[in-house]
Amino acid sequence: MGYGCMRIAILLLILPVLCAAALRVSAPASAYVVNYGADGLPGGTDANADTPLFYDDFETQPADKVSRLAYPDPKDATPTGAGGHGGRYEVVDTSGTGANVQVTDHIGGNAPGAYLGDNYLRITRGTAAVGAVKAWFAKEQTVIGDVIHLEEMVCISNNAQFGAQILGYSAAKTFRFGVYTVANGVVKYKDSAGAFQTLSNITWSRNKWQKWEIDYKIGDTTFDLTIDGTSKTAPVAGSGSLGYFMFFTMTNATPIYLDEPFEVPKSAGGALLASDLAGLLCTRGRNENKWKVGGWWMAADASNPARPSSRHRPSGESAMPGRNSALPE
Ligand SMILES: [Ca+2]
Ligand SMILES: [Ca+2]
Repeated sequence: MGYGCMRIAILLLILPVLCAAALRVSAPASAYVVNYGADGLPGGTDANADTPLFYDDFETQPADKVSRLAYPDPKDATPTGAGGHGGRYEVVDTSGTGANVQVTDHIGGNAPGAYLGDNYLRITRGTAAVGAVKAWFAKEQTVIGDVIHLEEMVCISNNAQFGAQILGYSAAKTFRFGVYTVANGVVKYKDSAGAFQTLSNITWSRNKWQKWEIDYKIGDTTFDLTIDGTSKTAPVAGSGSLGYFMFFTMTNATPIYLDEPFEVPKSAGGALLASDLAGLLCTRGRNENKWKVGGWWMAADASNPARPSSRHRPSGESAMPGRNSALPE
């Protein structure tokens, strides 16, 4: 088969995928954080349109605000994206240098490379310096029965107590619920008495991009955590409105990494453009775990092992991280 024929064959093969993608453009985008309405589904039967609340794939970060180096890189590369859909960032970095929360494109050591595009977020902490990111919604979500959905690619490079945390708060900074990784794949939540409880039959993996999802129906006394498709229901610490999510690590020098599961197209509209058709031939992503098709980044299957291999893992991690800084509120 000639090259031209090959292109046509590839085009015919992927055209249904692109049509589905085009349809998705006209549907409400299932963003990083989205209010799915009362039916708890993307689109679905509820009268209210789904409302995206926050999204940043870190690809609009100015090039001079990207850390190119391994941690610790002192460069101030805090995320500059607006958080999408009216949301905003609040970066908590007690070192004052911005060096514990960085948009990076670094690959190597425990840094896996972006899941989507080139850039991703690195959150770590130095001695006596907290790194945390809050993803504030434009407006507190208060409608009882609305389902707030978060989905995020997460890669955790440490095996320590409370190494990765995803926490939900009201706009008044009242803690609602949280999930916490501890050693060897164990996930915990915090109950209403402030005690950490283990979630059975759900695990996380080290040094691997995994899709974490949280679903919380405003007013409910439970929330759902899903990791790579496995779901568990857990009690909240307190029920009510949601104003932001916080991403946090309690571990020195062994970061957690965040990126988006998919790209939200820049422009809406169901029709494919001529420029899309010209770009139909797949182009390989720089990190070889994703493909660009007609302007869309298509991520590889989440079950693919993320680099680096175990031989790159840092040594000398203590079972308990430094506890010299309080959890930011
Ligand atoms: Ca819906
Ligand atoms: Ca990205």
